[in-house]
Amino acid sequence: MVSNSEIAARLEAIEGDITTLKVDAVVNAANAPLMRGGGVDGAIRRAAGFEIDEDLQRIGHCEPGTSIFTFGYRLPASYVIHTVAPVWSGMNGNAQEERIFSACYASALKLADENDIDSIAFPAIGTGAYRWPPQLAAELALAAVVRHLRDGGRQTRVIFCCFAVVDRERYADLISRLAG
Ligand code: AR6
Repeated sequence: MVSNSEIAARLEAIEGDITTLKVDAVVNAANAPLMRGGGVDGAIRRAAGFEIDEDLQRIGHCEPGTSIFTFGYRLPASYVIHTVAPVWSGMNGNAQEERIFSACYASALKLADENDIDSIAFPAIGTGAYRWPPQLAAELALAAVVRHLRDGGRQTRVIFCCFAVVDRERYADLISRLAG
């Protein structure tokens, strides 16, 4: 049984641009038709180069809560795992949409395990154009990552890469509470 403090030691919250991180994989917050978007998706595609657009056009679709895999091309990260959050309904306590949101993290980490990815960085999926409240999103994200690592997930380093310092503090606080 992996203890909470062992899990917390594998987690990290940083403020920064996910496209600069030298990790095995970065996660992208995409849309279901895998069309080029703004936000983190636009930043990742710009930095990776045209090959990633071609790959995503060929793949063509990603259901909310599921994930797909491409190379990172010109990114410092070797791979990109693309996942799609549901658009937030605007109502708290919607178990079905929270389940799909959590599945973004679970499915990305499952793909990471299958591809021997030890270090992975997540942006705050769903909290931009898809309007998820940042605190709820962070709590669901952390819970899903902890479940994965507790169930034997191989990652030694999971980074929550935040664009704003307040989001970094939110994750840092959740991680320190987990460590106890
Ligand atoms: N590094 C880290 N975080 C970033 C970066 C970056 N370079 N750029 C933005 N963020 P969003 P969503 C943060 O809108 O809500 C896209 O157009 C940003 O501040 O990118 O899942 C897709 O194509 C926010 O906290 O993703 C979809 O159509 C977080 O990343 C749709 O938007 C997520 O914001 C997906 O919306």
